[in-house]
Amino acid sequence: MPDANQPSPALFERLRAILGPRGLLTDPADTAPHVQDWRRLYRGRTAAVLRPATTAELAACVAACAAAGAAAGAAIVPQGGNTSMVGGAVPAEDGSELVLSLARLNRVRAIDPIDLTLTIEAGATLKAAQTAAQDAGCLFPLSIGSEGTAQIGGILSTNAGGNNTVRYGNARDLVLGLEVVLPDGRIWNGLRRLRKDNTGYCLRQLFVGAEGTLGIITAAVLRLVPRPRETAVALCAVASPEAALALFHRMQTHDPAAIQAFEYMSGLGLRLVLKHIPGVTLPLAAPAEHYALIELATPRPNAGLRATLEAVLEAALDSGEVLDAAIAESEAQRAAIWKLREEHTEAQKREGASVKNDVSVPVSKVPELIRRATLACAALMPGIRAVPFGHMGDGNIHFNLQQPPGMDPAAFLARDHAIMDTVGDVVRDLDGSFSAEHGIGKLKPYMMPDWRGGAELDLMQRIKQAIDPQGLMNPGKVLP
Ligand code: 2HG
Ligand code: ZN
Repeated sequence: MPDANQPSPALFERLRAILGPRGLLTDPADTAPHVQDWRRLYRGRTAAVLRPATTAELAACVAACAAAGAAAGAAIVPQGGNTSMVGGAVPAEDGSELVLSLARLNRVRAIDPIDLTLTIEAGATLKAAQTAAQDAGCLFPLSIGSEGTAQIGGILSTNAGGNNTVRYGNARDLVLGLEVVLPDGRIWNGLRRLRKDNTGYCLRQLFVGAEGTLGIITAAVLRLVPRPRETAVALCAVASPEAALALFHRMQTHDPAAIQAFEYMSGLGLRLVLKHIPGVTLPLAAPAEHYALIELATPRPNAGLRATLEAVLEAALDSGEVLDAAIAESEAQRAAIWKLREEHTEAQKREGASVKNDVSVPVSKVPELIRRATLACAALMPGIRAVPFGHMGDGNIHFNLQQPPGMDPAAFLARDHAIMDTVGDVVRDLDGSFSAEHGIGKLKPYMMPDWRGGAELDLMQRIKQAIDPQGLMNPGKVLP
């Protein structure tokens, strides 16, 4: 008798007929990369990975699964680049869910430099979207460390933020239209390229950040901006987190429109990068305990950004905020400075077990967050190493904790809830959020009642029930 949790032979036959041999993976060797997350927090099982090549094929698969029903092993886990930090794209351990990979839906459908729009399918990588924009003389300004692998569908489904939120907002602010396959298999074509469209509820924003629990984003109209004509980048050793904030404020007062990124890094974070990542060097005379990375950019010709940056840094050096600074003299130097920042995640992985806290507070509270959370974690676990870094300009700090040297990694990870709650208490006190840009996934639904309980969670649950009454879409993610 077939396992009640597994898709029936009839459903399999139907899916095979829709997708053809290239579109359905069932060999465990082929499905293995799709059942584990990048951080190795979760390992699931699946009977099959569906790989539709068109929206119509994808919709037909969803319709077939909807007809079978979630209880019949037909629930669907949409998967893009599988770079989630919170296990948002892994299937359940009991093998009862199908993985639906967007990888073959990766075409650029249209680009318009006058409208400043890019219509692109969900399985295209973020890098491919950036390149298409660049080839048309524009910029798609969302930038994250995993952009070579992360896909547009995942970027939108998690409302990714990244390095340039301070200037352009999150993914949510960069989407004008969506095409979505709904849980009953219908296709909603909302690929409008309009800057103004007040026609009832803004449905696209429901699907952005829903982590695939309400439907599957298959294509999007993205908002582009004019390409920058000048950029200037500096790495600064700063006296303290407070000094980094003062430098941000100084820059904002001087030329707010020029700031493209303002990142904070701790001394330990940079030491780990220098220790674990080959070929990186510190372009400063001496290491420090705190750093800021500033990137300025403008589409205006002859804006003199380099002079702007020099003037601000000179004043900050005089005031003691900045201890030393290196301004990139070439594209290679700019990339080398950014590498020191972007390799933080990989360096922390190589150093041993770590617990991530992707938190946000009002920008003005970032120094207080760093100080208080560092003390609170040290009190919880002697020897624990705080590695705060990230997007200071928008208030999103990755307050990551590295295991005490010599501690058993499994024993450290077993304390993850206690560590996250310790940081969470400080964040709550500062009116912040327990998930700034990585989402909820499988890791954080347990926090939802505490942080978003009452009317807020009730509304979310009712929306889920209204749109996906069978619970077919990405079960166990986001909502407890
Ligand atoms: C980043 O800003 C990413 O680099 C990853 O959001 C952060 O590794 C992390 O915790
Ligand atoms: Zn980040």
